[in-house]
Amino acid sequence: MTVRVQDASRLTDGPGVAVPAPDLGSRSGARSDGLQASLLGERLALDFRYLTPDAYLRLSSRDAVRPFAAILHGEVAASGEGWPEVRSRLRPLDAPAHVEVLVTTSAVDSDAERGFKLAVTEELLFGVCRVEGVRGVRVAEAAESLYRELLGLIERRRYPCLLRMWNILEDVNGQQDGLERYRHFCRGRHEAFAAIQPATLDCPPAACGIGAGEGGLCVYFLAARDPGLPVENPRQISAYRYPRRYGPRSPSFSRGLLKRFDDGAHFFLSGTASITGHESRHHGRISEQVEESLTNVRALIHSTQERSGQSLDLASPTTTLRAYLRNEDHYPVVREIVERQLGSNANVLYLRSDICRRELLFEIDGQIFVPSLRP
Ligand code: 3EB
Repeated sequence: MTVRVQDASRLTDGPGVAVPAPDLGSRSGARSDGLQASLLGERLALDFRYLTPDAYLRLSSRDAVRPFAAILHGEVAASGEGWPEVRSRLRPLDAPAHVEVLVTTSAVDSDAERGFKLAVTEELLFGVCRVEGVRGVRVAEAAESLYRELLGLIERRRYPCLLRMWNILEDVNGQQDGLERYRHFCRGRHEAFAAIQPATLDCPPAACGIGAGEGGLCVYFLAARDPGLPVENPRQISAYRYPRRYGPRSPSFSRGLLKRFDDGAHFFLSGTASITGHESRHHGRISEQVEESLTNVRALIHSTQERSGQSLDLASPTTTLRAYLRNEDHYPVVREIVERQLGSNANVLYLRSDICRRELLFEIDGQIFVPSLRP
């Protein structure tokens, strides 16, 4: 059963009208226990799957639908198969471990260059870099040099268009030289874009910016040969236009980004929290923050649908979401609200993490896949 978000009048109504799940063919199938997803001959530029560690360790680069990168949450052994593996250092709240796998039917080359582990397909470049021990060094400088390397790399490899960034910073809310470390990070990231890809500052990638208790600064990304369509949320000021009181340089991300491939369109939903305009809402109130965040997500999806003509279904089996909770005690109440709104079959990972404004208790992000209609 899925809940479809189709019109703005329902943006604040809580649960929408439940309609039967659309027929998505085999793609909607085996999300939690295997990758035998595709119909014979179906091409897949990219898909996200959530797997158990056991199912993950059975994957092989010889599979027809093959991994090209994996994000490991919690206690999972590395597969050692050769594709980039990223340890998120974020703890799952409902199980000891989950693995998020990016899969494709394209040929994959794994590679490494200047501190980045890479996976290259015809359509996409995935890369990850981790700078350990950023407690001692200046966060702005670490972020700027990492982003300069990253931007140089995607340009040299001719995948110059960033679609989606994941930024995880140790002690994100800590102070350094009188400024929050997240704000130093935003400054360094901005300086790198300004130096190397200044045009991107007006149409930045989708992103999340979150915090972990350890792990230094970890950045991973998806880039493409041609740009996607960045979208903004009418209920929120664009983050790249936040006023100065949120830091000397604004955060370089779009609220979402839609990218079409031959087999369908991916909507990358950026980290979305309880912010309207530019201000945090519902300080200290978890339920209200979750509701406000989901209202933001619906508004963003609605405006994306208006702009693109794509119909996006937040509760589809081909949607994968991540819910970030600052306080693990909030897990039952957060899960209750999310399931009430999206149904209990929605693919949602619940992760303990810090969020880049101290007063925010919750953030959600993810990706929505819309398969092309097949003849
Ligand atoms: C916000 O809306 C919440 O710095 O890349 C969300 C998504 C947030 C991405 C980033 C920050 C970032 O401002 C924080």
